[in-house]
Amino acid sequence: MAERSSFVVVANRLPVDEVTTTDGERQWRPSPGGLVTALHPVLVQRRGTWIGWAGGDGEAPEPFELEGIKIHPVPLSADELERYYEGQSNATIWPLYHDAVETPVYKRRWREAYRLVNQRFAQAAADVAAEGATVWVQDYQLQLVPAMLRDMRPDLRIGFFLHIPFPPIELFMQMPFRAEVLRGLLGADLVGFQQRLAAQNFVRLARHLLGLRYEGQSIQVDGRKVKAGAFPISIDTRDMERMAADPAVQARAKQIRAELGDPETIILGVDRLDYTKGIELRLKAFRELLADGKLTVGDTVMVQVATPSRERVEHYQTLRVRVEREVGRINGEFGKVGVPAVHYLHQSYSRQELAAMYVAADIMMVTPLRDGMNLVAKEYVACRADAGGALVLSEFAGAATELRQAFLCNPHDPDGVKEALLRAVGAEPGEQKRRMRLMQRHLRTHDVASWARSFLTELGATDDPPAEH
Ligand code: ADQ
Repeated sequence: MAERSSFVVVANRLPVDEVTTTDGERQWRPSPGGLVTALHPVLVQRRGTWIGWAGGDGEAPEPFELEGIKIHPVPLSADELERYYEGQSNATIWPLYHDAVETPVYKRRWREAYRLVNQRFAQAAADVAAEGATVWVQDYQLQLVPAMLRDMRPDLRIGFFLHIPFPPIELFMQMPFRAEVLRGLLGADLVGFQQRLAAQNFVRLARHLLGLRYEGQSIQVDGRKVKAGAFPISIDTRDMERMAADPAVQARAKQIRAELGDPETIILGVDRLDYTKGIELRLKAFRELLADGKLTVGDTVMVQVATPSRERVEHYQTLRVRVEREVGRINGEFGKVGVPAVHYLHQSYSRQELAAMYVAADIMMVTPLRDGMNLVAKEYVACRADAGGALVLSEFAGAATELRQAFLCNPHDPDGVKEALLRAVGAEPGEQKRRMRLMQRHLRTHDVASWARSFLTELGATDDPPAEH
């Protein structure tokens, strides 16, 4: 039998991308991301395996190794991608868990595909995990995996982390296969959330829906204890700081300012084009401030980066139309020849280019209607070594619990958003610096490595045996 791992990560996506080299050869390249950065040392030390989808439909590539991590691809057919990923994950669970800010769509055939795909991921984990191994399952696409895996392999230690919010009971109860999802999660030994409130929602739901007893954050399930807890995710703070300090990034930031016409104030938004991110309300607040004469085009410019996302899901197609219409309206009403009010960029960027934008921006607007954490807010803060700039942050982003010195606002209240933006624009440099420094200090001690460490320690996974050879 092939060598098995004492540490296994199961996530919808693998941390790799397939690229074509200049001589036409197909090659795997690590895709940068906080999760893989945080888990890399543990994965390498324990000869760990990462199970996930490699992109594309049809047959999966053979397992391989990249930079010390064993990569175990799981196949998804075109039909499964549509039903399990675009349907059940992104048109049912995603909106439901985000306060149903868009109406969740429920379809039987999506649910069936979700079950089938979760079973496939669970089977892959059961195959590669060594006796007594630790398996860490990630996110809302794989909520049934913990129970399925426990059924097959009761010897494993299983952790689950949800990157998005966990809704209050009243909302969760809408879901047609609600008990199955809850039982799926309860297959884990530890269920981690971004926020304390989410963990509370979870334990209360266990009592409400399944009549289970709990004490504190610990639920009794079939004679086992399942712990719930808050583990706010973060960024690789030092790496972000280093990147922003790079002379090439600093020079690029200056160039961006110049290209925007050296305005007094650059307002920046960086989001996946997602209806939870509050892009429309941000644009509307900006439009109203221009109309009120509180801000003027030329002195102020807004840059909105909206990364293409889930483009085959209908909610996302209609959002794109609405956002682009609003951008057109603002530029039509307030722009001048050669001086648009809003620069709208529906594109992906390298991490260096994003860092240069953060360094260039005077105001960063992060205004989600609901967000598990929001790493953009943390990245912006980490990039401002000069302690300049100001962060306008929604109270409904998980990050607001930690970044208390941001200019906080309620995204459901347009006047509140406008007011927070104006306060940020008008803040004295000394005041901005004080706020920025406090947030930076927090991020240095609460980075993504400390997030992973605290989860694995709580799971009791730090004293596992080394890899089987
Ligand atoms: P997301 O909803 O994707 O994550 P977020 O936390 O902001 O949201 O992370 C987005 C990441 O994508 C950031 O690292 C950002 O730099 C990058 N990015 C954004 N636009 C980009 C662009 N145009 N080009 C390149 N990169 C871009 C989910 C949850 C969040 C939670 C994270 C992590 O919804 O609440 O914080 O998982 O748990």
